[in-house]
Amino acid sequence: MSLLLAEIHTVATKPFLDQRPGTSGLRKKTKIFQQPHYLANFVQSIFASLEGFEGKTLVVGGDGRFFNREAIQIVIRMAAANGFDEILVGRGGILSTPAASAVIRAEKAFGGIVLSASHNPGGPDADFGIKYNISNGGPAPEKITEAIFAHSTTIESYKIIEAPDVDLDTLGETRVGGAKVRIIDPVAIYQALMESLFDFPAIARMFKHGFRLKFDAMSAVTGPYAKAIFEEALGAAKGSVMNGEPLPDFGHHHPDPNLVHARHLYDLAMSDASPDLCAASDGDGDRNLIIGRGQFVTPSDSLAIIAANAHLAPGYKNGIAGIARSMPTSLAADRVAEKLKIGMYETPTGWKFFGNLLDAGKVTICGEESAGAGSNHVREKDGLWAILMWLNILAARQQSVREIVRAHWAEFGRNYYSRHDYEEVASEGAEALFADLRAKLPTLAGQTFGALKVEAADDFSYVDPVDGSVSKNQGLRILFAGGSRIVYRLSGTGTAGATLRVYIERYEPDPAKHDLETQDALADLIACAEKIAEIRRHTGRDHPSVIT
Ligand code: G16
Repeated sequence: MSLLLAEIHTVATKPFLDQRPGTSGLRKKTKIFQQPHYLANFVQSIFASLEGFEGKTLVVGGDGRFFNREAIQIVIRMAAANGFDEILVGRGGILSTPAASAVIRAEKAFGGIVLSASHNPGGPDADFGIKYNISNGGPAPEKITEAIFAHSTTIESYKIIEAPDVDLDTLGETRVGGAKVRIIDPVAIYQALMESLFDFPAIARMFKHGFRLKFDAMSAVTGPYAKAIFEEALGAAKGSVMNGEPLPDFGHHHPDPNLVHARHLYDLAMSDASPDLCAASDGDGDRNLIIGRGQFVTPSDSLAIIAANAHLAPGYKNGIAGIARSMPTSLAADRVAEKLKIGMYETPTGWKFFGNLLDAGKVTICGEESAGAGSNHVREKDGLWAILMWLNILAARQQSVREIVRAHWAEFGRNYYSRHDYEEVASEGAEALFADLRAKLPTLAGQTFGALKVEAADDFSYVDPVDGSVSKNQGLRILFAGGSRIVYRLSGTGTAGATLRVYIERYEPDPAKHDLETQDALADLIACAEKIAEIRRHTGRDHPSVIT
């Protein structure tokens, strides 16, 4: 024992003052993470914020981006030095975010550390990130992330074991100091979970009868999962998975499955050569993109359609307990909840807010406008799960994506929806915009803008119905008569300047009016969003940088 203790080094360090976790962990430029002690300080701050993990298991993995392997070696040596008994690491340092969540739950681990900056680009000049997940498999709640931040501002030392690098590429066990390190298959536990939820034989039959899928793994983490599940287990044609090899720089691409960075999939889906389903996931595998032949599905619509059809999948055959969505996500899912007579919860942005609702059994399905959907099978959003859910629905209904979407709108009405992003604007301008708008909020109710009448305007705050915790300042909402909304929010995941997000939504019950171009359908609200917030004056921008 004394020999093992002797290997533990206590390294003196000084605080970095910029380690407050954002919407999903700490994200910074890679070069910032590569500074001496930077990552170690944050990891020690995580451990300092936890209680009772000595003798327990920690799960570690990442999305394979540049610096992933080096970071994992540091995390292993520090976890061993801090008293974890066992450290489970995905082979090659790979674990998608939902797979990490599944492994934490299946192995009854104390928690997990995921190295990822999600959909942000990777490489020496791009982004890196780290987040901590708790024993339910979900992102650490604010109570813990705030404790991590507090510790990071006063940290004086961290503990690390002096040991050679662990071979991350060979399955099996080894020891680092007093801890056992087990390199595990990153796919197996996750794949078994998917097989337990979805009707694999029915989906396989659909592929056998000629159904065509194109899935873009964007050279990020989902390649190995998608090949094993879509091509090997379900029999999708070889080549259905494109960019299936995780690369440290994601092949110089931005692994964000939206209409900008996955434009080629959209163009394919709108062409004569379209497969039946085009889909993609992001850097760490938690986001999804769904486009049928000739039919893009917005994430908000996808959530509503999944909720309305989940009973068609074996894992949800007894129905769903409730639905949760983040506040800026469209109200489409609310109409489904109303019809199914189940609970509907509106939370702040960030998957961490769904954890308590899922643990308490209040909801089964959750989703966000930011390309996220998932269920109580893990405590993260899950890109491949969403695609498998769609495949299951398509196999059960024997209809196309387009037919299913149109039928859904005809039944529930259509929520035209778009998000306008103003990326990397000066922080001062963004702050001034919010300060001015906040001051204006109390005066807006009752005002009219053309045909639009403001019903209410507020700064969204959330009281967690399970633990009573309160989260304030979660986005400014302008609600109009008839169900239209404009929401303003600052991104919590950017790594430079501020990113303003404006979410615009209009409800249209009449099926005869479901064929408009989204931006046209929203034109009056878009103009109103500028008028109310004076975006141009505050940011100096004429147009959004990204429209999704
Ligand atoms: C993260 C969170 C999501 C959240 C999104 C919003 O996504 O995990 O729950 O919806 O951020 O980002 P922003 O604050 O920029 O609007 P991801 O995929 O980046 O982990």
